Amino acid sequence: MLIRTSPRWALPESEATPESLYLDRRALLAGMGVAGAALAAPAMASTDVKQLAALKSRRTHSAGEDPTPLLAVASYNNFYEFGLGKDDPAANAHTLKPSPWGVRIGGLVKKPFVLDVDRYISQAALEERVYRMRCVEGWSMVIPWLGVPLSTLVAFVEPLSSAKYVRFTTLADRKQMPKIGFPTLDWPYREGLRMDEAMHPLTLLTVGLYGRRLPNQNGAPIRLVVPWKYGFKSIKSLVAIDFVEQQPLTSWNQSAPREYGFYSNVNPAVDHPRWSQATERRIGEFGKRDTLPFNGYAAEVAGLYRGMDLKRNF
Ligand SMILES: Nc1nc2c(c(=O)[nH]1)N[C@H]1C(S)=C(S)[C@@H](COP(=O)(O)O)O[C@H]1N2
Ligand SMILES: [Mo]
Repeated sequence: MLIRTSPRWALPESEATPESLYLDRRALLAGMGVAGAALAAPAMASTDVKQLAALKSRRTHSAGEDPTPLLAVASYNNFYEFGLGKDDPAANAHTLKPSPWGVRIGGLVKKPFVLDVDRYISQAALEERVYRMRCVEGWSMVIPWLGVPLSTLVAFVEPLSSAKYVRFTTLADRKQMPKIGFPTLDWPYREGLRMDEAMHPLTLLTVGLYGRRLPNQNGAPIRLVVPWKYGFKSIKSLVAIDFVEQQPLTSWNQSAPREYGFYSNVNPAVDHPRWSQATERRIGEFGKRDTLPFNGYAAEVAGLYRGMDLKRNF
């Protein structure tokens, strides 16, 4: 019989009160059984830079294209919790405190636990993956992410056979997120994937970019990256990952169901009701490029949707 030993970044669910994760950072710390001093932010920052820099050699995916400059990646963002303008997140996200941070992973699983992100970053086998990213608004970037396939985490929690979907939830804290008080979306920001999409090897649980920890405006300290779907599926600053039976409500689908479907696969043949999706502007380039089916990842992911009508399931 195979005996599993827990990695040190895993803490049993019973050691943390789920509510405390959303409501009280001191309770979160206590719940994780971690002394506050051990997680002092400046100390973490310097070790992180070294650890993450060492990972640059472990590049496992290349987009075959030059990455978009870091300056653009970290200053042209969508993160509505910090404002609606593309430059708002870079200007406002300094109020987000990405450390310490816990992600509650539970729902229909055998082994729920709370992920201590700082420990995870220092111990997980991070990979650098250069992925093309395509926003539903028609712009795109090429970003060298650092992360671990979500599937490794899924395997660790042992989902029950009744788990058919995964629901992701962003932090919703008015103190750290100045625009949470505005009803632009139904907060907290939520997203979802079908189980096979979550298990796909391209789906990355991401903690860094360009060899460093995620800038706050890019979804620090931990976010999802799903490169064959429109950018809004790549949910930022995660506090919960839940395995569920029914297709979960997602924030954009809920706010404008005619415009944003559950699947949101990049598809040049299916227009957004108010604009074409056939072309895109790569940030830093003039002119337009053709948008590719599944954002150029069709060879890897088209099989997930065989037999589905992608005009109906947009
Ligand atoms: N919590 C949260 N996640 C989010 C968003 C958001 O507003 N809130 N915007 C999404 C959209 S529309 C895009 S295009 C990408 C942008 O990611 P980037 O700023 O790292 O390029 O984040 C996605 N994740
Ligand atoms: Mo987007």
